[in-house]
Amino acid sequence: MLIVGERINTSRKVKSERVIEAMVVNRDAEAIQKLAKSQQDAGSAYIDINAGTLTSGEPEALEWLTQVVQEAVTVPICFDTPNPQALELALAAYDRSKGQPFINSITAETDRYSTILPFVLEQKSKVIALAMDDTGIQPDASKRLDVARKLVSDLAAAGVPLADIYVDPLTFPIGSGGDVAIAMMSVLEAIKSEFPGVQTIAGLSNVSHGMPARKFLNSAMTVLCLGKGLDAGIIDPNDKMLMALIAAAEALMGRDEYCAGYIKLHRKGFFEGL
Ligand code: THG
Repeated sequence: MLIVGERINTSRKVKSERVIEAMVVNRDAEAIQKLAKSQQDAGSAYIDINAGTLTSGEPEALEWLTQVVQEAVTVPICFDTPNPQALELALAAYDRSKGQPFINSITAETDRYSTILPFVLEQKSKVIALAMDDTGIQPDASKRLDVARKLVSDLAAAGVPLADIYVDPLTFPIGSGGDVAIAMMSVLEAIKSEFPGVQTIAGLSNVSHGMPARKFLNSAMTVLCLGKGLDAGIIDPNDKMLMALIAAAEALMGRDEYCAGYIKLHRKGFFEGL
C-alpha cells in the first residue's frame, strides 16, 4: 500500500490541543521537520500537508509547510487543500526534483473541478478524486459510486492518466451510524472492477472520529479495505501496530512476493514489543 503520512494536519489534536496548528502559526520549522522525517523513516511514500483550520493565512502556511517539509525529506508532498490560492502558492514553492506531486483533492463540484483541474494538468500530478459533487457527500454508497464514475471519466477525458487518478470513496466516522466499512468496500470493489487502471485511496483515520481507542478501529478498517484492493492510505505511519498489520495483510493478499517485505520487517526487529 502506498502510504501517505497524515500527521502534518492542523486539525490534529493531542490531548485536545491543536498542537500542529500551533507549530504552523509559530512557524516552528524544527518541530514540523521532525514530524516529516519520522513519517518518512516509518515508510511514507508521500507526506500530506494540511493547514485547513487556519481561517486566514492558509495559502502562506501551506507555502511555508512545503518549504520546510521538502528541506527535511526526500519523498514528495501531498497537497491537502480545497483552496486554489493555497495550492498555487504551495506548488510554486515545490521542488519538483522530490518527485511527482499529489494533489488532494479534486471533486465533482462544478467550481472546484474547474479550478483544480488546471493545476493537475500543468503539474502532471497524481490527484485524489473525492466522491462528492454539488449535492455534497452522499451517505449512500451507490450515489458516491456514480460520482466517482463521473470523475474518472471526466479526468480521463481531460488527459489525466488512469494511473494518476486515486478515487477516494470517503471514509465516514463509525459514530455516524450505519455500515461504514461495507459501504466503503462496495465502492472500492466496484471501482477496481470497472476501472482496472485506476487507483484507490482513503483517509482511514476518519473512521474512528469521536471514538475511544481509535487505533483499533483505524487498523480494522485499513485491513478490511486492503482486502478489497485499496491501493493507498492516508494514515499515521508511526502507528507501528497498523504498519505491522498492513504488512501482514499485504503478504496474505499476494501483494508481497515470497513475503519478502514481511520477513524483512521481522529481520529488522520491527515486530519486537508489539
Ligand atoms: N481523504 C482525503 N484527504 C483527507 C482525508 C480523507 N485529508 C484529511 C483526513 N481525511 C486524513 N487525515 C487525518 C489527519 C488527522 C486525523 C484524521 C485524519 C485526526 N485528527 C484529530 C482527531 O480526530 O482527533 C483532530 C481532528 C479534529 O478534531 O478536527 O486524527 O478522508 N483525500
